[in-house]
Amino acid sequence: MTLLILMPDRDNSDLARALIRVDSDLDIRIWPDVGNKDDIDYIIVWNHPPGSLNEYPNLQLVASYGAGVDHIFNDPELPQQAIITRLVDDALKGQMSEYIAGTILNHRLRLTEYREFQAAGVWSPKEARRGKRVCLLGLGHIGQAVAEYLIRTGMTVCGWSQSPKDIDGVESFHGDEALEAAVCLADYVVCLLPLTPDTENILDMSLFSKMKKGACLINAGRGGHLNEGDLLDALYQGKPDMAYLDVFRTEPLPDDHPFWRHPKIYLTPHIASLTDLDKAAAQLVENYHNMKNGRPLSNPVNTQKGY
Ligand code: NDP
Ligand code: OXD
Repeated sequence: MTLLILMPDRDNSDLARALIRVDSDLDIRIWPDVGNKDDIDYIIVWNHPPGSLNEYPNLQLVASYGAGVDHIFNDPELPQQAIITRLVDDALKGQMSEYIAGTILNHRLRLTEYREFQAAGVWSPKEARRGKRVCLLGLGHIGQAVAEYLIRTGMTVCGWSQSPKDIDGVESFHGDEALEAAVCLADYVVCLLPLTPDTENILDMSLFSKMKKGACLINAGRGGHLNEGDLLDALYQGKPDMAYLDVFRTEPLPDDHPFWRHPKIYLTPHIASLTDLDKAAAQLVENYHNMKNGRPLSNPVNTQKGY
């Protein structure tokens, strides 16, 4: 049994070493040095070339090297026989919780504004913003962890998901009809959804028009959730008042993109929650053994739902 790391455009030697630290008997190949393709039954992927997974006749398991799987479902020619899994871990949840809480606190306390005042030599004390209601679009593994964290920091949290939820302290909405009710009172609308055909462009003018004047948008889901032209128009109209973006349709964000220098957009380079090498390696090897021993796999993806 052989495991292939198929993640173009990055140095995968650290991951290979981390996998070996967990199980020194592993036979690991790093794409494009694949050797005999018949040997490969397990592939770890991030942005693989579409169609390429069909080159491995004995492939059983495709593992996303992250929480999201949109990069896998982008491929219209996925092998039918392979099971898809993804990462779910406390490190991803913890980092995202800190990123969202930090972004909200930064906005509430006007910290970036003061940095700009400092640069201009301006002394200008202002009251902190008062809004404390956060709407989380997506109440999955990450969304629920973020909800718990925000509640502990004194925020009022509501959330929106596909199926009904019963989470302590979280007012829960579900289904398309409830989206307006979920976002309309929020001071912060935070996207933590997976990118699927149903959620693509969900952050559009229709949603912005339902937001409260002065509310903030935070997108840490995927760039494909956001209609970029609508955001530029909506910011001009003041709903949302500010946008904090971690993910983009094209990454890295092209040099000439209007988001770079927009006064109401703050961006980070897809770092809200980074895959932790050792935690990921432990999970990936565990699933390798699950597969080998015919045990159920951890964190399988529902291919019908696409997440
Ligand atoms: P989960 O699959 O655990 O949760 C997804 C949530 O979205 C669920 O609550 C689900 O509803 C909800 N959802 C999906 N489709 C719809 C829909 N059509 N309408 C309403 N709700 C919907 O995913 P995770 O929490 O693990 O991760 C979420 C996403 O976060 C990832 O897919 C990735 O895109 C992003 N991410 C970004 C990172 C970054 O650094 N910026 C890092 C890690 C992840 P239900 O519960 O009813 O199924
Ligand atoms: C992920 C990500 O999906 O890094 O894990 O975005």
